[in-house]
Amino acid sequence: MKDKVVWLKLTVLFIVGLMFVMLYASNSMAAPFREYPIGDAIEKNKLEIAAVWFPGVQMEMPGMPNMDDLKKKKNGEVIHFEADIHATKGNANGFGAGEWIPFLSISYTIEGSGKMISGQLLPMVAKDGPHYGAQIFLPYGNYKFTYHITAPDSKDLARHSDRITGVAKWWKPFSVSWDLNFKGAKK
Ligand SMILES: [Cu+2]
Repeated sequence: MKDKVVWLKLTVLFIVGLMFVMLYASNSMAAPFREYPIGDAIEKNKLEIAAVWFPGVQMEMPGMPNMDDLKKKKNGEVIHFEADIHATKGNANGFGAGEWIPFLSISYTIEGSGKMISGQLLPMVAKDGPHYGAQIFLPYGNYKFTYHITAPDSKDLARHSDRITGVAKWWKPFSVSWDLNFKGAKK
């Protein structure tokens, strides 16, 4: 009887150990996720605007380009790029430090290597939170990335404007730019 209990304990221990080993192996085999900065974060109008890119991901999005078609193109890569826009301390528009700003309208231009790519960054959400982004094929080369940022329209996000509860008027539309030497993801 005692032997049976010992064997049972050993078997359970073995199975638990095996599960740990399998978990560790599956984690270390998964491709590491890496984000690449497009440039340093810029602070303007009590907002921090960070721009990053990483290899294209699967998405549910209207007008989303077909990934298989994009991947057939040569001398470039499919990239997902983002504008991460959060309030900084002392934001006068009613947002606490670190809070995401919804209902922004953001268009982008990517100029360089004899090309001019433009479009709209759309609001989206991922494990790291809500942000604005787009997914395109970008040939390797030197580019100037520009985001044109417009404040929320009052029909999307109304503003308290009275003296007691009100917040500051929205800032005028503005642009931020970075230079990127795009060589693709390091493999
Ligand atoms: Cu995204």
